[in-house]
Amino acid sequence: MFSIFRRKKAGTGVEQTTVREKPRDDQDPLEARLARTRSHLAGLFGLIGSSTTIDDALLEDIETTLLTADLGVAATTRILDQLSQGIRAGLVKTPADVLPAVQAELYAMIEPCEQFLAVETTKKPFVILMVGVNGVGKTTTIGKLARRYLDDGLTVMLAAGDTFRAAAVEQLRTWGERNNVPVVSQGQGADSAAVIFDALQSAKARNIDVLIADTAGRLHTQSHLMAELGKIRRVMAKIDPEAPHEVMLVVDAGTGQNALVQARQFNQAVDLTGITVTKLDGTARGGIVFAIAEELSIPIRFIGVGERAVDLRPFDAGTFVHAVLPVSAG
Ligand SMILES: Nc1nc2c(ncn2[C@@H]2O[C@H](COP(=O)(O)OP(=O)(O)O)[C@@H](O)[C@H]2O)c(=O)[nH]1
Ligand SMILES: [Mg+2]
Repeated sequence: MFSIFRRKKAGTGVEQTTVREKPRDDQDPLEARLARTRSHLAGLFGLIGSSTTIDDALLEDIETTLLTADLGVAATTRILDQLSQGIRAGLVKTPADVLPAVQAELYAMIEPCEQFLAVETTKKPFVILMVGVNGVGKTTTIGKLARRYLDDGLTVMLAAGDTFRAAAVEQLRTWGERNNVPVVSQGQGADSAAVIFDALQSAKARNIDVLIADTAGRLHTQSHLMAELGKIRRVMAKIDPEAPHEVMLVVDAGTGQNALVQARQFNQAVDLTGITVTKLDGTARGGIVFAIAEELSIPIRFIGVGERAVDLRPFDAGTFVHAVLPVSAG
């Protein structure tokens, strides 16, 4: 599913590996996976189709549609401001000019967040720490990520850092057994930081390429659990000062504006380096992706569009915008 490009990192002479996606036979087009998500923004087509001029009523309806699609206030305001500017400048003259303008602005909003997670094989292991609230898809995403890296020929190890629920440790263990991936665990109630410390030590000893660490779901209000993430970071640094190389927040697009609140709060607490937005295949309103990009500018690494291993896609701004608002130029 991926091809690996090895290239020298600029100026350093160090070989760096980046991973890019190639289309796979068993992948549906993104448009198909996002069909239900798209229906929210598709309301714009009806509005434009039934308007003969651009007036305040149309602009208000556009605003409502964007807010309803979960874009949030900041992203919606940006689009409306941009439209007004376009109208004043004479670039947006008729209703037909509106959608391409909206689409262009949506793209401009998320394009800076299209920064694919490059696993650097010089860092052994490259450590990914997964964080987020309960049920957003952390463990599932770990399975999907591990599958990708295995397919790329990388060696993978998992750390069962969600020690809160026995089922969570079991979920990861079962997955590891099925896929022949070592899973470091200590059972329910163990100290999460200790499990991850052991895993990092073991991954180093075994020359593993990628270590992915699960953590228990937590809310920003649970200060002891947020502090635990700090402890995890500190113990990792004892073995490798650069670890974790990626702190990835997972949010469930189906939770709407809550996902934005979670991103904001986790970012304040642990300095996120990337976000994965899951469950965009469901009834989620894809606007949350734009809301997160506009407010936080954190790289959006992947989107989850289903429960199968192939349903984790690298975030591609152009493809995403076309999937949720299919306007063709000209
Ligand atoms: N439809 C859909 N379901 C997902 C996706 N990602 C995760 N899930 C489901 O969400 C539920 C919770 O996932 P889990 O990984 O256990 O969440 P965790 O508590 O954050 O570890 C499971 O039933 C997953 O199958 C996705 O992208 N699409
Ligand atoms: Mg889990």
